Amino acid sequence: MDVVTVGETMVLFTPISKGQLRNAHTFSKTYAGAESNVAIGLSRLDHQVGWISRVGHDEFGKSVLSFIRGEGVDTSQVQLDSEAATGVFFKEVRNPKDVRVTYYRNGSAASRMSANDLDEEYLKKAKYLHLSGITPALSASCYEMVKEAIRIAKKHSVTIIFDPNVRRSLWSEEQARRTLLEIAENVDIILPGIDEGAFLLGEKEPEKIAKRFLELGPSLVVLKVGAKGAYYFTETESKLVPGYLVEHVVDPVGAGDGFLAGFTSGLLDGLQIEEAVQRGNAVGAMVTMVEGDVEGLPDKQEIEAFIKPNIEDVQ
Ligand code: KDG
Repeated sequence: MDVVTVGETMVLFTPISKGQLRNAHTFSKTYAGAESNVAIGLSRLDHQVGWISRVGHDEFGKSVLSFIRGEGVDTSQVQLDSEAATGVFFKEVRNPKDVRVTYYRNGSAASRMSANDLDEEYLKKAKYLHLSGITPALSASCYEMVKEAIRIAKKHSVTIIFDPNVRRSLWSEEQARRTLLEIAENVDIILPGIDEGAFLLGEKEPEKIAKRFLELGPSLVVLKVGAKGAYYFTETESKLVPGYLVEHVVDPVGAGDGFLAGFTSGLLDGLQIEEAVQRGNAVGAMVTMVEGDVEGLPDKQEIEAFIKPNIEDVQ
């Protein structure tokens, strides 16, 4: 297994019409969750990925499961929970710069995950453990599970890659900051957006944010700066890797997950950090060109075709 990830996936309803959700009559039904978005992104780039989760023992849960399984992700660790429902959320695209989400996930099946859902034998075979800051926000037992996943990963030298994914509607600012920093102390690679870095550390400058994170624990900080691309920082190196110009952003949600999938895929393929960040930028950009959180995730041929002409353009 290349990467194991753990987190909630929900059924996503998106109005066919743009504008306020209250005026919507017809919806498309798809599936989304930061961690499974990453898993699907990696699977499309030919990596072996496992997704640990819980879904309700209901029609939505079964459809989430077959969708993710159909994308080539290993779902053998996913539990069907008869006591709670699969989470649902709505995406309101007022315009591409104003996209809002409304969750119906309180007490969902995934929020009932706990440390008991983890199988050490399964986790220890992965090269990377991917965690997002959404999971500890779901419940106390989910946070315990995240801590246990970190413990197991450290014990078996599995590299931990963490996207803070701050979702303010899920918890208080104070709780989010405290918990996400606690996790950050224990991971190897952290990939915050610049606004998340500012929220967590109270710093605005990329260099200061990175320095603080490097002091906390991670040995590699990748700081995403939207369309401008992403910086990476280690103790000895730092660079801004420029992003790709997307003329028509259709839907920005999921770009960060695409970035993480592209970046991790680069590391798995043995690329230098700079090239891995470049692949992350490219996947993130491609995700924004298509409606939906995972629909724009490319396969290997598509990503290579996208990166190549863009490199020639700037030479
Ligand atoms: O990164 C995109 C995710 O935020 C989206 O797919 C849904 O996992 C999700 C969440 O909790 O918002």
